[in-house]
Amino acid sequence: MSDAPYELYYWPQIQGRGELVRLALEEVGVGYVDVARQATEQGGGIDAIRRVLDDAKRGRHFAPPILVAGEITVSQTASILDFLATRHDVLLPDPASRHRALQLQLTFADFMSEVHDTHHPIATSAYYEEQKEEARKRTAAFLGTRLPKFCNYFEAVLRDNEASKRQHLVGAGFSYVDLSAFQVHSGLAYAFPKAFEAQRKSIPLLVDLRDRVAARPRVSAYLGSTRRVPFSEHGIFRHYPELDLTGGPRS
Ligand SMILES: N[C@@H](CCC(=O)N[C@@H](CS)C(=O)NCC(=O)O)C(=O)O
Repeated sequence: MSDAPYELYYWPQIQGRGELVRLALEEVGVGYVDVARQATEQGGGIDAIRRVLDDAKRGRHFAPPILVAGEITVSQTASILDFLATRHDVLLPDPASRHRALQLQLTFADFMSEVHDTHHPIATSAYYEEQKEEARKRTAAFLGTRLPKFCNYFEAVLRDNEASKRQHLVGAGFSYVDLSAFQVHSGLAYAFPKAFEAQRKSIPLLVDLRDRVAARPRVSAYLGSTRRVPFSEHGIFRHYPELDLTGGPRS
């Protein structure tokens, strides 16, 4: 048994949405168990996720990531981050920014869902190979209009945030939303290197934010550790060369 204050339940082999929670826990520097990455004999594996999803006493949760903090169980990524931010000032030093942070975080959730749908436009339960033609069309539309719309939106949020000297998305300083900006823009560069390169020149503040977040001591140590699951063609950000730049970017 671990005496770490948090247990994270998330798919063990992918970054996915759980990565936004892992990054937050790593930045706080608090102890946590990434339960499904533990051996089955130690109560880990994906059966652990099923147990917590099916546990009526925990309130029933629809999908991972799920965070357990003693008696409290929270799901929905944005809700987990909001919960952690109420407990750890480093994730959101200014409580007055709470709703702004949540609003931006939910916009990142929308963005990530659209990235997911580029390779799974028809059915999450079917393989990419079974929906390649639809994926090609969906990705063309995503790269042509939605990627620039989301990226230019977050760039404008940064540009407008004079309180942080255009360095952070929320309030005067660092917050968990910056961690999500790092993850999403790293993922986009992995999945769509050509499209991201074409987009890059119109989002200099976001690219700078991504690089500054990666250099934060705890984030940097995490990224260099085996706790960081690599990007792959099983997660949300997948690199299929045939999809990259199918539509051509419009800024
Ligand atoms: N809105 C939820 C989405 C959760 C979600 O879609 N989780 C994925 C993994 S990233 C999953 O396992 N979904 C299973 C399902 O929807 O049946 C969140 O942001 O946490």
